[in-house]
Amino acid sequence: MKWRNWVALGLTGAAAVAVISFFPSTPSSTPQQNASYTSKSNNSKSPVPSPAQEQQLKQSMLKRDVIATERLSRLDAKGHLRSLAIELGNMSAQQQKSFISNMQKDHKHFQSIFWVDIPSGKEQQFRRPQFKTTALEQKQLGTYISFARKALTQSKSYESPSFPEDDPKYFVAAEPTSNHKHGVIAVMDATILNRVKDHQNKNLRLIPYPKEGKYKVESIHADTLRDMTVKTGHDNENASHYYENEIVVVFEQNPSAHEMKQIESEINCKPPRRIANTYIFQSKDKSMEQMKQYFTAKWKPKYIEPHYLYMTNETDVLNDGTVEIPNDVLFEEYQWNLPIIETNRGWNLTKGNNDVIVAVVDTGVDLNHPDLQGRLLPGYNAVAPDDKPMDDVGHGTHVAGIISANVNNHEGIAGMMWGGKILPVKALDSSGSGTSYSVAEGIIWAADHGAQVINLSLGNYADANFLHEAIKYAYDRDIVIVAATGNDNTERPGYPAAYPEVLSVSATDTNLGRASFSNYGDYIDVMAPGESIASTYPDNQYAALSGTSMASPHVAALAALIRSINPTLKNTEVMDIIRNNVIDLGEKGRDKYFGYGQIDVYSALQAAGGAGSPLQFWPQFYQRKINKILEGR
Ligand SMILES: [Ca+2]
Ligand SMILES: [Ca+2]
Repeated sequence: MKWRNWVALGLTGAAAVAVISFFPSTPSSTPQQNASYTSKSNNSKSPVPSPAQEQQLKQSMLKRDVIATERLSRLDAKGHLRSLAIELGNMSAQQQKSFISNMQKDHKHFQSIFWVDIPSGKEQQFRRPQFKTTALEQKQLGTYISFARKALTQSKSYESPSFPEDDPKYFVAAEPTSNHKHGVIAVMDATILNRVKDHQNKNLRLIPYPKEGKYKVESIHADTLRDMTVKTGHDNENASHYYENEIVVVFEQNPSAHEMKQIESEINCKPPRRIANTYIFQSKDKSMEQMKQYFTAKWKPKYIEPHYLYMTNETDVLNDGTVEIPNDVLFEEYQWNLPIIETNRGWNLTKGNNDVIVAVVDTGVDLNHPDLQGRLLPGYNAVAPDDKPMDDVGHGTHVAGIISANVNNHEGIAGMMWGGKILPVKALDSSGSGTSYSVAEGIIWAADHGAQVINLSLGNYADANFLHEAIKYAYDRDIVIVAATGNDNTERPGYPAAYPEVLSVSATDTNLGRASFSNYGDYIDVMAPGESIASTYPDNQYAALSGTSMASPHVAALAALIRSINPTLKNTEVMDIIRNNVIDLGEKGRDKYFGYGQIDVYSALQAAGGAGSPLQFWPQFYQRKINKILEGR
């Protein structure tokens, strides 16, 4: 049956249409009273925080996402400015003008660019016509630009803080050319920080806890929430001391054992953690600033910065020479989520195949993002069928990047698949929500248009028959359906994740613990990373977001990798391979906090036929091969 007929049937059959929203992590109001909480935990890695603790954890997580996003943006800007400085050096004034004007068209966050001739102090400014500032902003801008000029005369890079302080809109960055004759200063747009903050809060405009069977929708006043968040974002009491006493250092020459002892005694720390050439020092009594001054003055490090994100020991596997380390700018520093699930090792078995299509039924995808170029199919907009499935929220773009951002292109992040296509389906509107009608329509459209895997980073707590029928429709067409469980730290099942046809995904943190917001329960299948995940964001940007929404696409990508390495497997077999090839966490075996465990890309791909066809699938495998040959006659 074609999906339009099917949808019409479904609509008349549905008593009401439930509102479904995406699942970013939010500093939310606590889940409703009848969600069950328990302070008892059967494992130290699976504590269930109290509602108050959960609130606090979510607030600090939101802050961490904003900080990580700021770092991502700055690292990305730095890379662009460095290559820009080289390119502009080889151009005439006229060529520079048209080059920058083109660049500013699709990189709108480069508000103004100065090309500086250092010896003469002459400058050429290229300003976006839309770039307008208030008098106060202009004044701050003037100050930071003068600092940037000064840094260039000393052949140094420069980065200002984001400003205005209470509502960050800009920062100034500068990079000299290697011959020290020229330099580039840029006024960068920093509104992505507030955008990420709003994004993570948007979920709160809906309370997705309709009373059973009634699909009642309530709403919360958005402004109240925004106030609360802004306050949190600037509330230092919530800042983590863990970060304040740590610093990340890369030395020009690694200290000898004797020198390391000297450092440990001078900053009062234990032997530092080390990942490749990067050391992480944690002092018992020195602040990050004090340590920064100490290292800068005494050891002249190559690189030094606060420890913004956890890095796990798992990163060590990247240094043994047997796995692929992509050159994407943000990979090594921010994508802890890929090595921890053995993605890089898995790439030795398959990097994905362009014949495999993953539908992202979500808020749409930024169709022009440079790190998604060549990976997107035309897709469909179920909210406005005449429009393209362009993302007006950011959520779907982030999800798509985790699965399939271009790998090894010196740009942004690495997706989990080097090959493979994304089918963008917009089923949630600009508020980040949609009806079960639009979501079901999106799922059916995807099923009818070649999707072999569907990712659903969305849901609510109402069991809508209509949505379930759409899920069954896709499932019966041999599609692997993957869904996020939700971020309310509740045992109450969310849908579509809790339908038996769906592989449900909860989130872990960097230490293989359950993310504090992550839903749990007997219906959980597997875990994947979901805290501060770096990925693509609209307008050629990158953001770090937390949520089970970010965990789910890791599993969708794994399903697609499995279908790349062994296209003959049925959806049920793919799901079983994913469930049975995990890192068991928490209580031994399947448990309600971690499901079967955290996905393991390498062992799942091995089981799927990465090292020859797996024994358990031999009979089916050969039968299907024979069938294919017969069909071809
Ligand atoms: Ca990339
Ligand atoms: Ca377990």
